[in-house]
Amino acid sequence: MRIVVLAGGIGGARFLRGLQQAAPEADVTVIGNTGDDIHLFGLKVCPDLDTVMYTLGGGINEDQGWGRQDETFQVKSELAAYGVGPEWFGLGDRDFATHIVRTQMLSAGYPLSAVTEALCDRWKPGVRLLPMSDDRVETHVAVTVDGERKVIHFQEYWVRLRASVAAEAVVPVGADQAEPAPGVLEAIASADVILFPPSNPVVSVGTILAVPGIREAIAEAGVPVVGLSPIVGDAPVRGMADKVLAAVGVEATAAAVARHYGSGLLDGWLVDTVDEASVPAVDEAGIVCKAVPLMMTDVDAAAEMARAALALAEEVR
Ligand code: GDP
Ligand code: FO1
Ligand code: CA
Repeated sequence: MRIVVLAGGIGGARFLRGLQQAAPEADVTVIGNTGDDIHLFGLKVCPDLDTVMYTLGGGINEDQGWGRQDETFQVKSELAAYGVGPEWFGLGDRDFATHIVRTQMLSAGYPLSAVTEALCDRWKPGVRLLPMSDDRVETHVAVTVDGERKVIHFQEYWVRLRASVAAEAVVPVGADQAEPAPGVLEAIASADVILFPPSNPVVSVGTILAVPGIREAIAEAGVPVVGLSPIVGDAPVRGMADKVLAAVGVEATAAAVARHYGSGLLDGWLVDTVDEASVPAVDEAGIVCKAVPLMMTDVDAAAEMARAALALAEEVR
């Protein structure tokens, strides 16, 4: 079975680990979000691609959900000693090697998709990891801080400000000129099932769908598209999805996210059992909705969720 998954970072990666356990025979292609990418110290950092690669490759810092395990920060502290910032983004020594190799290959003319394939040769994540695009896309957020309205990089909004102020607008800069990376449209066209994991609906799945051609390809694929809600009990399980949902005028509920993706895209939607009451609201939108346990407390729980998603896909096929 060929499965295509649109993934951000932590939520997407943990779901994928469950999917691999639930469907070990499946051929999984991940279309990864690159809107979180940031250029620091002359290096290109790809947080969501790296989180998927490290998590499935066994190198992730499990508690954090990002960065490497057994990490040290000598380079970071030396940079700070030189007064070279920013200090708020925690880049570890082991992680630096990934960004050096990536930047070196990009400078040599390799596209991001080829670079990602090369990095995955080491990590062997067990999925085909495609960036959504080889073109530069970086999500920025409009905020008002100390009375001053400004636009900052998503990473600064999340990592430095901890999303402590309202996100007035979320802009995936470059998305409208970006092309799907090689293999992305082909993977969607030949998929048997397409899954939206419990990833951030705006800055992860939303950014991937903002690349012209991807949303249309999914809508026309003619195969079941099933999503899992990242919102449980009217709040994100972690992170700032409520803030960025507010920026696009969507309330932080499981039903609202399903409607946001739209019945033109979603055939099935899984909500957590605490959101059972919202199931009729989603069904009204022409999306078949089911309530199942949706907390990825461990790999087995994520695998159960993956099995439920695949079962729902067959139900709506
Ligand atoms: P990020 O790029 O690191 O933010 O990761 P993603 O965008 O892939 O996923 C972030 C989303 O995953 C957040 O909105 C969380 O609410 C959601 N999430 C994280 N853990 C869980 C979980 O156990 N269950 C569900 N349903 N959602 C989760
Ligand atoms: N997230 C943080 O909350 N604090 C950090 O210092 C941090 C550093 C970092 C370094 C490399 C990397 O690949 C990811 C990193 N993240 C950090 C996570 C990153 O902000 C992700 O984009 C978020 O998880 C939201 O997608
Ligand atoms: Ca992310």
